[in-house]
Amino acid sequence: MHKNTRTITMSQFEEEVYAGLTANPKYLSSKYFYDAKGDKIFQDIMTMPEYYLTDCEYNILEHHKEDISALFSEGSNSFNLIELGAGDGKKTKILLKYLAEHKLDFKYLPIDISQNALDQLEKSLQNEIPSLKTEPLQGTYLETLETINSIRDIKKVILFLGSNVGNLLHPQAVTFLKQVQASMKADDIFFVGFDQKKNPQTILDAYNDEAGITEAFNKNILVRINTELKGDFVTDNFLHWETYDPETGTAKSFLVSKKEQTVTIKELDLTITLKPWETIHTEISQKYDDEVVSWLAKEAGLKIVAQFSDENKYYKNYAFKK
Ligand code: AVI
Repeated sequence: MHKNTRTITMSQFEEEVYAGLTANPKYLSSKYFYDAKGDKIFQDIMTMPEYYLTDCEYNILEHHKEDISALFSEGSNSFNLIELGAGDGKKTKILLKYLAEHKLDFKYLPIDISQNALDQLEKSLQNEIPSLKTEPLQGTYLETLETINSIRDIKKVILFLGSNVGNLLHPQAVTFLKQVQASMKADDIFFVGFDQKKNPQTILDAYNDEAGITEAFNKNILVRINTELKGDFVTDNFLHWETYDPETGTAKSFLVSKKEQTVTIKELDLTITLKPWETIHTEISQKYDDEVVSWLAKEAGLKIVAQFSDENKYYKNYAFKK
């Protein structure tokens, strides 16, 4: 049961929360996990032993930084290094330090939905790599693609690390990759991290840690609704539930209602009732193999020009050109 008598314009967050909580089945977008608290929880996730993705990519960048830097500077020593979803930039700093030490002429443009993450990143870069030219941009990937589009005079290297692409369904990923492709010139490079299919248990463990950090991350979306939209979700009334389908490579996160409950979100003038065991789907984390990445690239008009992997082949970074 719900009602909406609001006539004033809703923000995108409000609109999406309203649409998701009045749909059947219910859903919320994982892009709203990331406020100051969510950013902090995600940083904790990245240091968890179960969350192998960060270590794998860190090791790939560390071991292959020479080859990767050569690839980035091929044909032109000056370029713009644009990072989509830069976060805390921990992994990127490996490349940034290497590129700066080797006196390559580049500017770093980190893009993130979270202004808080960008502020922290900028501060830490000033301390760690004072010579680095940085120009942070706040916004969603799609919003900032327009800005990227306007950078046409100088070579672009676009980074999309952390298997962030995995938070998009395949059709959304194709649309997104196509949009990036459209903004690229022949020499530009798109460098993307794709978490690979592996033992399903390893994947489930990465998204269902014993300490409950991922649970807190998943529930942060309810906390955000409570604080920003005057909701009254009781987070203990929900289970964090993770599934992984080894056939499709899709990991999914849910919040499952432990009992019949009513939730009111004052700012949306909305009251919903959840049945016992009713789900709110919150996130997908897609896992890939070479075949799927090749298919995505083909669909988006991109070609794979290089790939780098860790020794277990848990994770891969692919470089694309158009
Ligand atoms: C940011 N993104 C790639 C993470 C992932 O693995 O899907 C977010 C995350 N969700 C739960 N743990 C980490």
